[in-house]
Amino acid sequence: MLTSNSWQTTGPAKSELQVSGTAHPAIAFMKQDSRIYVAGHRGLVGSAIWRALEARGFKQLIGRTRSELDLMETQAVRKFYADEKPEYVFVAAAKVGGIAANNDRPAEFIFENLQIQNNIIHEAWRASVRKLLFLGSSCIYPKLAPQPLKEEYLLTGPLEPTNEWYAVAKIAGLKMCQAYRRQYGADFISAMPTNLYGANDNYDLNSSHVLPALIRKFHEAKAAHATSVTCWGTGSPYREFLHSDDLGAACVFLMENYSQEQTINVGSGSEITIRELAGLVRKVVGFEGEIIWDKSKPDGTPRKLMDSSRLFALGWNPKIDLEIGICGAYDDFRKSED
Ligand code: GFB
Repeated sequence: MLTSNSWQTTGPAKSELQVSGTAHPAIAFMKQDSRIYVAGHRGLVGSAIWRALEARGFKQLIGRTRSELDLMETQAVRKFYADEKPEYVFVAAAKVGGIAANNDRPAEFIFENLQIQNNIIHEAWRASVRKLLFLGSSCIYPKLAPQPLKEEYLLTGPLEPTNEWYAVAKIAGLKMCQAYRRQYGADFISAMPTNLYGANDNYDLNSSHVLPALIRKFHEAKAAHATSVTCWGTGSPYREFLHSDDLGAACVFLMENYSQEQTINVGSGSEITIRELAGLVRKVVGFEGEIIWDKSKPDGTPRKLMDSSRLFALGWNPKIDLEIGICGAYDDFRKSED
């Protein structure tokens, strides 16, 4: 039987868990030479965190590609922590996808996300990591929760069915951070970003989110002199978009300024309908044809605007305007096509 004492044999020594004589550590400040691991450093979110850390002068950044480290393999993750000894960890590695991928591959989304986050979080605790930031998603909130979404609405109602598998895994991740904080005094925090876009996005039409999908669709339609582009659903759902570089900056800010059990929302504060978004992307790309709405495709949740007032009150604010951000994302897409 596993007792609380038996955990001590595999986790860090008790003295290492206590800072200033309390079970809960004080905010740990990253130094310029701190060893910082960004899990998922090549993806949309991880690459943005990496850029934000580099811009702030942090010198010992650690990243591993999927072929170098399989985050699904517990022993490999354990060995990585033992060899590299990271002091700070950003958990930006996850299996992610748009509405269709989430809906079509529920088993992959729940299993892979649980496995990856269990390994990164538990092994971080075993390796006495000073601080860890886990990233979730706005889809963890109930489908019909009041708007804007406050952190305390978590687990107050049923989830959006198209992404409940991913959401359940992400809820487990944030609960795991809370549990390790409560039981072991680990300084593990979690943040919930809204819908994201930016450099290094996934532009595959079957698995991508709406914004990169629209960039590809309008770009290809323009190149082919097509007369129309087909978008999914009714176009009536609202979504809030945040540029990945804003999220990267917010993650570094939270690592340095936030140490509470409650998760914290990271959004831009403004929302737009999918129909308006399609018009904006069409304008940026310069496509002049018609937009057709395929109502056989799911709309997903009608609205998910985050209430990010707790983060804004701490002194952080987003900087990248949506239209300017889409212009940058379109440049990134064209580079990825070269
Ligand atoms: O970005 P998206 O796939 O994800 O879709 P969610 C947002 C909205 O855009 C939906 C519509 O109403 C889609 O029907 N849409 C229109 C399109 N045209 C397209 C298109 O060509 N491709 C795509 N993908 N959508 C995901 C969740 O939800 O968002 C995840 O499934 C995660 O769990 C992620 O939370 C951030 O915002 O609906």
